[in-house]
Amino acid sequence: MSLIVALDPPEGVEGVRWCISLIDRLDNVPAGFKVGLPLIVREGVKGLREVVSVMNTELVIADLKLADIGYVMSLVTRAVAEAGVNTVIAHAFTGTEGALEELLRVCNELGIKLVLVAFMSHLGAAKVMKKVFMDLLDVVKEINAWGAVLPATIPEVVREGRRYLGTAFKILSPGVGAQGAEPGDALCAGADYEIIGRLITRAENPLEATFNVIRKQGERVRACRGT
Ligand code: NUP
Repeated sequence: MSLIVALDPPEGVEGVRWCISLIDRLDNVPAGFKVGLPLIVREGVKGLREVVSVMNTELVIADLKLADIGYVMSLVTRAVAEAGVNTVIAHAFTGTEGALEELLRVCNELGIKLVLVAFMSHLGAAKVMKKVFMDLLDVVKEINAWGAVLPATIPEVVREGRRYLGTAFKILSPGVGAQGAEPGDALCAGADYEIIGRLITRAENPLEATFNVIRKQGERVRACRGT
């Protein structure tokens, strides 16, 4: 299973209820759920805990995109760990000493997987991130993160990332659906998971949309691998 569903409650809904209703409807079919600031800022760690308590997936990801000194990233990570998440996303660009090294120590202590953003999925990301991409992949390697976020919207970047990182790191790729990539694009380029939000969460029938995505991922992967 290569699908992670991003739960970003839209404006005007009650965030906890919205997330729980989707988790119920999706019946733990995806490999994981990802929640981030749209839920946590509105509902706090208490709301996060409520949402996490109904998940029964392998991956329970807090997408905090941490980018601070190690001390502060560690404080935030300890707070969300207490709500039951098992994976945290931080930015790679803060570097190792005084930042990610310390965060990794805390993640290891708490049994949390650390995923680092090495390239983002939106259009404007390339301008800056292209210049430092290899350096950010070096940070992923140096820290020995569990995985890296690379964009489904730019499959060459995923391919290059996979080549450089080898198979010891997971690649998680957002950008499918609302941001333009097709299900399976990133998997074909070497990603382990596609992170998908609105294509599923805003569908009239989210479970049906999930099965459609899984079917398309399978078709695309079989076609690109020639199996
Ligand atoms: O580069 C990134 N792009 C991105 O969209 C890194 C991310 N973590 N994301 C997240 O993936 C974003 O925060 C959102 O939760 C999800 C994509 O959602 P959607 O565009 O599929 O609705």
